[in-house]
Amino acid sequence: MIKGFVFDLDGVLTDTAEYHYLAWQELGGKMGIAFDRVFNEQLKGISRMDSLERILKYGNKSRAYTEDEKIALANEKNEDYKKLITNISPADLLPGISELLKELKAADIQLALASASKNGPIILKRLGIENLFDTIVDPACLTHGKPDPEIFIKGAEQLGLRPDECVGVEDAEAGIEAINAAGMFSVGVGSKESMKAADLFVTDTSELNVRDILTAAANWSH
Ligand code: G16
Ligand code: MG
Repeated sequence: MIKGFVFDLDGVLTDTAEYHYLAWQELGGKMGIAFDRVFNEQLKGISRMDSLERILKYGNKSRAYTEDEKIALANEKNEDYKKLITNISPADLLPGISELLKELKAADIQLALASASKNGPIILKRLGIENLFDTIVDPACLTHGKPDPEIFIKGAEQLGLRPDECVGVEDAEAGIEAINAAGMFSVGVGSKESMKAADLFVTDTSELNVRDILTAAANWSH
């Protein structure tokens, strides 16, 4: 029986990807590395330091900076990003998310956040939904990023549930892989092609429906 939902943040609850993109692009400009939104897709759900590594590799500059310089660059990006997210408000919740979360709480289902973002808590607060969440996984305490299942296993654990009692919701391929590997029922938001590994998928958050998800999860053989 499903007793908990473990949510990704960026791309599921709100669209912070655009702000991450703008902040990385700004930094890329300073490092002489230009990239577009297509490349940016590869940064979704990937931690800050791993994102920087991917950008440096893309610009053939993997060895151009020391570890300390890389940390300084990542901090610089984050300061820029924090400025961009100052004005996030409940109006930035993706379509249908507010209703979905309230419906889940009304059905006595516990909620956890499994975001790679260290800015997750402040973003939930600005979205006005922090009180609906029972727990937030601290990405700083993780050894492996998505697609490793660690963050979703921790989310279930923090809710006091087994992974098979939880549904995981993601928009990134690496995220769906992580949910599946955790032994949870996976719900994907995105195109049929990118979400082909998900147990259930919708193309838009407005199509997420508690009854449909719980019915599909109840019939799930894992
Ligand atoms: C999000 C974004 C990633 C970002 C990561 C870390 O992941 O999709 O692009 O690099 O968080 O964010 P921060 O630099 O704020 O710690 P998720 O897991 O919410 O999709
Ligand atoms: Mg995401």
